[in-house]
Amino acid sequence: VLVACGGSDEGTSGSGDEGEDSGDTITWKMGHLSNEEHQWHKTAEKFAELVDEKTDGKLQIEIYPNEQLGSETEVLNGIEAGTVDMTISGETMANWAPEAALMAVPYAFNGQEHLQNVVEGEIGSEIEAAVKDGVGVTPLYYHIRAPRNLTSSEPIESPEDLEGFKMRVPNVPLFMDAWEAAGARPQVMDFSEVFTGLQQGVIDGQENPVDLIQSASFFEVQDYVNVTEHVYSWIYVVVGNEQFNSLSEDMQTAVQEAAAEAQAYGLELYETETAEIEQDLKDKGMEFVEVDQEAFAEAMKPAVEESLTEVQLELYNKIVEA
Ligand code: 2Q2
Repeated sequence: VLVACGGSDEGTSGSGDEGEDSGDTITWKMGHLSNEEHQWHKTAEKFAELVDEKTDGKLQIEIYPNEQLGSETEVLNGIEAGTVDMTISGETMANWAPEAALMAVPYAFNGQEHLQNVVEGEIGSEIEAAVKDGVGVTPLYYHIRAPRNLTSSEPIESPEDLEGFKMRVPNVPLFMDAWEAAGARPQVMDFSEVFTGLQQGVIDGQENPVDLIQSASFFEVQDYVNVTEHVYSWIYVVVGNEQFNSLSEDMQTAVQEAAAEAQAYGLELYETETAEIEQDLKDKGMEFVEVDQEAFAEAMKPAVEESLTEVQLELYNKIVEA
């Protein structure tokens, strides 16, 4: 099965309506921020293959990695406009659906099992419904994520070391509040701008799971992974509501079956790759620094509770008790 993926000059030009429909074949364009080797991209290719098989070629998915179709925020706007059809997104969707912030509250989850119970449970369903209503996208499958860690060029072992530390955070208001409270000077920047920002010294650091640290080659411009593990989160692979709802019943079922199989495939990659990625970062010269996680959690807690709205706090308390 030939799956067209990558190359912004390849693929079809924007049709401007939900998915490109040339008679019998519908084409969905998917933009995301990792590179082609990353588990998100490999899982998306698997998903595209399965969708092609299960719809007898009637639905094709073109995958554009490395923010080729725009930043996460731009692509979410593009889905709304009908120029893009799918993306991979999570807490950034809080800009449209506040409940999405609960996907990545600092120090709310105590590990993968807790996270999985929340995602698969009624809290996860509540967040999915809010995303559907507030963002206009339908979650098809999700990826569990490795914890987010802070990278830097000097070791950072406690919040005291954050004095004057200029760092990038994604477009997630809660992250701005949390890192400001911890003593850093956070600023929002698109993921694809981070490497240059670090290289030019515009920022001193950023925070991400090891797989995206590897995907964006941050090991070339950062020396330390400070093991803050400040966020355990998951992330959805989403399609525009219109694009999904315009499919026939059979095609919707085929897409949902493909999504379930792709999700299992992605979990397998996550579970087998994460340790290898960590070792790869060490082999490339990054030093993993043990930090005082309690101190970071204490420093961020007031900001987290301060910045959450009533609705978000209700969900937050359910998560912490889950
Ligand atoms: O640092 C990044 O840009 C990514 O890890 C994003 O934080 C992540 O994709 C979230 O913004 C998901 O909405």
